[in-house]
Amino acid sequence: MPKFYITTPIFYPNANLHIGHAYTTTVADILARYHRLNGDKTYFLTGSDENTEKVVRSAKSVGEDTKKYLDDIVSNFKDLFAKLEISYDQFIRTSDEENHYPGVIELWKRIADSGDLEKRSYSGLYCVGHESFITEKDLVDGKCPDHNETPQFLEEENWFFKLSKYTELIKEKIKSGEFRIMPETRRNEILAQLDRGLEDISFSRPANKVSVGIPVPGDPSQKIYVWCDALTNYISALGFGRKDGSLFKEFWPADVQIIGKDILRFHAAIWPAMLLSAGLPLPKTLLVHGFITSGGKKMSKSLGNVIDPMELVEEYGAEAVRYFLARHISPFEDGDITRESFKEAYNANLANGLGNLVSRIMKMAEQNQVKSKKLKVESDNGYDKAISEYDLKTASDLIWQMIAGLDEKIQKDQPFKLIKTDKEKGKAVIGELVSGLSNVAELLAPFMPETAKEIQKLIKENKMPGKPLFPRKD
Ligand code: ME8
Repeated sequence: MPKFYITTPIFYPNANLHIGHAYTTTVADILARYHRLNGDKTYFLTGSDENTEKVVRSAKSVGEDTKKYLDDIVSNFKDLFAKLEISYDQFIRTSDEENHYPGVIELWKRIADSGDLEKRSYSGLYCVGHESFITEKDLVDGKCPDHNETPQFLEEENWFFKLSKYTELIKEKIKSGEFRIMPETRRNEILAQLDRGLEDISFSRPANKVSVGIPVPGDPSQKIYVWCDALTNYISALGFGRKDGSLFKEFWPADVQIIGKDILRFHAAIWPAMLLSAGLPLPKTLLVHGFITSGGKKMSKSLGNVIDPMELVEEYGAEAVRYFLARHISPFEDGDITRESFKEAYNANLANGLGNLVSRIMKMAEQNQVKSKKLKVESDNGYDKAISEYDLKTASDLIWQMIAGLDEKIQKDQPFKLIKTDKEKGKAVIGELVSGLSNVAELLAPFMPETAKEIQKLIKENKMPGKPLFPRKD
């Protein structure tokens, strides 16, 4: 049985998740569900990135104990994922000493054994927002432009990872397709960075300067640095470094790791270099999606344009949110969402589109007692190919083309009239429509699992829906 291992980034629990985080996780969920339905042995990992100063600062700012603060936010993450029907197999928390720490320690040791860690003294500018050192030329008016904060000047001893050493090897693996980076634009972006060369990076910080983090094996005066710790979650979660490494044996390397474009360098340069140093296989594909803006602007509290996925789920239901993210945001480019564009898409394609079609067809089927004959879904309509290329937009467009085709058929054949003049012919047309609807439900299943189930149930019971599947919103 083929296996399929898919991961999302682990999110910082220093605020609740917004629609961008929900996007990454929903795309991963659709792919995981598709592979499960195909009979692949699937494992879907998500989680939270907790060993960071950011979280400690956020907890302090609201006067809370860090652990309680983390538990509360992580429970909000999980509530959102449950509401959005995210079918993850594991939610890894990097503060989990039993499940996460051993993997980090083992990976560190392997990298050290390869001679790729070296203690150096270092001075530079550190941005807590980025959780990394930044350079003078990144600053605008002395501040980090992404976080609008003045970086701290640090002078300290760090363990350095010899990242530069792996530049050529990573380039080769990307060019040969052994480590595939999608889409092409992101592949080119990282190749250009590799052409400019990679610098060695800090992998630890003095233990007395940070409040959280895993102690460096053999050097308790240092703690393992945020990114080295965080990236390792993708294998620690599978039991790497623990006694029972059976999941690791079964599922690593990942088939696809999904991230946003902001963390490309960490995943396309640092992470593969760590794996190469430790003698571990690289993930097969890194899928790098764009950023979601709202009304053409970066979402920010001060602009008041942050889209809260929980609010959308409460107003429109999870299925509608999943629909919008899959079909109205491309996984390969930046996308946009506003409350208005969401409502418009909902009314046009769910209330008037799919929902209306289900009511019309099933009303005719119930009234005329027409059972569906199962027609085979045309296997080459491009749906599977689109999903195998992670193009969920094209795959869902194809479903909506089928929906439009069924609408046209009703228009053209007018079965509601035909049934009065030629009962047999009328029934045959309705039967074909029901079969078409059943095909739609089948392809919808990874995208909108509950709707697909509901349609299949209506077809089985030969009933029209008691109430519209997607009531119109004004
Ligand atoms: O970077 N549009 O966590 P994070 C689309 N903990 N996606 C978005 C987005 C937007 N506007 N904003 C965020 C971290 N994302 C680290 C990761 S992994 C080992 C460690 C999504 O909470 C996107 O997937 O800042 C992005 O890469 C991720 O959230 C960043 O989440």
